[in-house]
Amino acid sequence: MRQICAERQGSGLAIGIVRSRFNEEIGAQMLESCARRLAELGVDPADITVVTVPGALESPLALQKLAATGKYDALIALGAVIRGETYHFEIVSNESAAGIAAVALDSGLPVANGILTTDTEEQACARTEQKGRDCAEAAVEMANLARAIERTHR
Ligand code: INI
Repeated sequence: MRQICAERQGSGLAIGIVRSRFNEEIGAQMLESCARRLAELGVDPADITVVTVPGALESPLALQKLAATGKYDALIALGAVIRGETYHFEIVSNESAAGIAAVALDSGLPVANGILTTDTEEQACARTEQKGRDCAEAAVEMANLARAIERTHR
């Protein structure tokens, strides 16, 4: 049996981050924890590119544009959708998640989905730190996994 393992080693990886500005403070804190974790994993800050978009619904297009450059090993989407009183919450949550997944599958590039979807701002605040870290780890691991799979089947 052959096992393909991916390391959580970030040196040499180019990472693109799309941060939505809706719920600005939460997104900014997520970016901070994500960038800190990427650095801990060995990603050079010079290899990280951050773009911002108005809201989560704009994230997939920005991710698609970054993916199309061919310059990145993995992408990360950060932001927060917080439930209001209308069905718009479901639209933004579901469509942004579907769009992010579509970019990953269409481009073949790993995309970590760090768009929080919560009922309240408190729930979102309680999850920003961990979600930022989780996305950094997922991006690095998946970038290495993609490389390892390609190497193994060359
Ligand atoms: N965008 C978010 O990122 N989070 C939200 O909570 C949110 N709410 O609640 O509406 C939100 N809406 C904006 C949306 O993402 C688009 O920017 C907008 O519809 C313009 O296309």
